[in-house]
Amino acid sequence: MKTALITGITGQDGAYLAEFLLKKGYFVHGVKRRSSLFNTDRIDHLYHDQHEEGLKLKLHYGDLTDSTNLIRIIQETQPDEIYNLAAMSHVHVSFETPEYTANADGIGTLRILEAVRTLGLEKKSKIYQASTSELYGLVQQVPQSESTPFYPRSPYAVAKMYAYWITVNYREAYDMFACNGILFNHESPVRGETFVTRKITRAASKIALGIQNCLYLGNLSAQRDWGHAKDYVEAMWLILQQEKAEDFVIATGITTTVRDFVKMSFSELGITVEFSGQDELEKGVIIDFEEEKLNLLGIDSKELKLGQTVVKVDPKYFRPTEVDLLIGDPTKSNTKLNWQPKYDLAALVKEMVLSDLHLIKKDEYLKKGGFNTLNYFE
Ligand code: NDP
Ligand code: GDR
Repeated sequence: MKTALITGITGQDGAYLAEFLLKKGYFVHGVKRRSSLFNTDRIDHLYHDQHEEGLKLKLHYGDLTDSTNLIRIIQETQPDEIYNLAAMSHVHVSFETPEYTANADGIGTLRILEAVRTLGLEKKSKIYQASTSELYGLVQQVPQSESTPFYPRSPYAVAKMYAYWITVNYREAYDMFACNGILFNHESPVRGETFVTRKITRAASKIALGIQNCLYLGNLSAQRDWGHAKDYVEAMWLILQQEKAEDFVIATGITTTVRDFVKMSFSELGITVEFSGQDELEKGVIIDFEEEKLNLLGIDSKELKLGQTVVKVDPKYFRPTEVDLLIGDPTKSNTKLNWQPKYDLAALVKEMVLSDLHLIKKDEYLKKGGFNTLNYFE
């Protein structure tokens, strides 16, 4: 039985990857951070009771900023494959916490590589590093491929650039099987709520149900190559199954604006939104809705008004330096890994919107039934 160690197992990708590897018969170890509230929501379905017989998932407390802890976990678990997914992954937040981001996302990767080397596991443990399309930053050429130069535009991307190169360096210097997956944006129903896609699908559902009036966003013209996390974790695994350690771009090759993602999300609910105005004064307004579709989804159209402004721009969401356009060139992964995404953007949006609609309706149902969150502080 192969053994994998996943850092960042409690995150979006960690959860999908853990499920994927367990299905492949791996024993999966995960690193989770200690937090004052439970942070294992995304993997609870894989991990009911640690005393369960035959359980092939084990969690270890740890942090990418603590090298002794990482050495101990790697020594204990002796992994065949290490997936380094842990990171402070929010680009905008990295402008607020640049030093911590450099420590966790940049030096954290070095700590993993050094732990493997110190323990003499260079020939046993293959390493996957979660690199990112944010490395391309300021647009120099599109589509972006493995040979496109980097120009990072945030403390997050600069930290990830260090992680990228230290991974390449350890591969070349110590002949380690260490690879970068340069993944373009990938989303899912369990995407963190402050990333733009999930923020939009949650807000569209709340607006349709009459719980929220308006969604405030930043740069509506940013263009992203969005895929589904479920497809992308398969690519991570494929990268480590190759004969030779190499770096790969993982992307769909199609780009879409934030504005169009908003329109697609509302449209999934039967609501047509049109944008007008420029820059900070741009807004999205309901110009039509389909009673029948809304009814089928259990939404009361009385909550909606034609001409209602449902999207406004709030400059607080603008970034000091922005990445305007990302389109990946997945030719290498399509041919060498034989990897193809199963989801297109329409299927991704549909899954996310329907999931959020369901979650929000469930919350409302509980509230109406009197099951509000208990207020311990009254
Ligand atoms: P998430 O933000 O959902 O998950 C990040 C994970 O890292 C969480 O488990 C988090 O723990 C953990 N973590 C954060 N800081 C530390 C730390 N100091 N020590 C240990 N664990 C830590 O990110 P995703 O799942 O979306 O992304 C996974 C990786 O892939 C990240 O490295 C990200 O930068 C990168 N990436 C993501 C892309 C995407 O579109 N999703 C695209 C390209 C790269 P906790 O749950 O406690 O917060
Ligand atoms: P990104 O994802 O920065 O690409 O990083 P995010 O969803 O945060 O932003 C995408 C684009 O949308 C614009 N935007 C907004 N973004 C957020 N979060 N909130 C808003 O209100 C908003 N309005 C507009 C942003 O300016 C940006 O252009 C993600 C993360 O998962 C990284 O960890 C990963 O490396 C990259 O994707 C690839």
